Amino acid sequence: MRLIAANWKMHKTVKETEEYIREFLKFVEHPESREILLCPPFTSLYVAGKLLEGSGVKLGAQNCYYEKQGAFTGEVSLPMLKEVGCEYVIIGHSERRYLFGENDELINKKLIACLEEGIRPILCVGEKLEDRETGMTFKVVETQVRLALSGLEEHTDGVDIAYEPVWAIGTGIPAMPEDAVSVHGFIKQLLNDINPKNKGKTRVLYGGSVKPENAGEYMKHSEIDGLLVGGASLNPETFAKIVYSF
Ligand code: G2H
Repeated sequence: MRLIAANWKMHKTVKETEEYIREFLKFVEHPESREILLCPPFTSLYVAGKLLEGSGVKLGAQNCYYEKQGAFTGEVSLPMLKEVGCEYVIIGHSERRYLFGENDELINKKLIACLEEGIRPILCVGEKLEDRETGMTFKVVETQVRLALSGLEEHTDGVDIAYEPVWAIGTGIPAMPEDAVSVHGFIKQLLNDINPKNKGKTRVLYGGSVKPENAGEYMKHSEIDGLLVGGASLNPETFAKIVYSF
């Protein structure tokens, strides 16, 4: 089933989360026809989990740490996320990689922990503008995917991937659907090489300046299994338009 995910990033207080979800649920129909996922900030997860109960809309976090507990000031563990109802966690978003210094080794540890804990990770990969301009897109994406899945080759079916070209994130300049399709096709082929038993169980989402006006263009393509939406997910009606764009 296709997955449409909202990544709120560092937006919305608890009160704003309550208002958003009450409004958003008015637009939700046939939640069994597509997977709908909200990823609010940590502070809003508990209240979001309560409000989403029974709605068919799923809950995810934007990050986690790989240890279950301990002296890791400022971190949040997977058992904590599971208890408040998270079924997904976004791992290795480019903002985590480039603003907070997350490297492939840390991302790999987080993915391993997610699979052990039974929370489905959405692994984010994508090239920077200079990589695209120097013809390195496929090489960069391949390296990110291979290192993130290192040791998990038999378990790739427990992971979803979001292809988010860094130059398209929050810039208002989305990737052309054809360019996204070619990278999605490449990632799917790569997954097949890594684990021939995967057989399409890993969804590959597109992310980067998705809005209601372009969402349907991406979703026309069978290579694109869903969307990871940032800025345009912050308004419930706008996000609902994206959810029902196909
Ligand atoms: C990419 C995306 C959501 P936006 O970061 O992950 O954000 O839609 O604002 O480009």
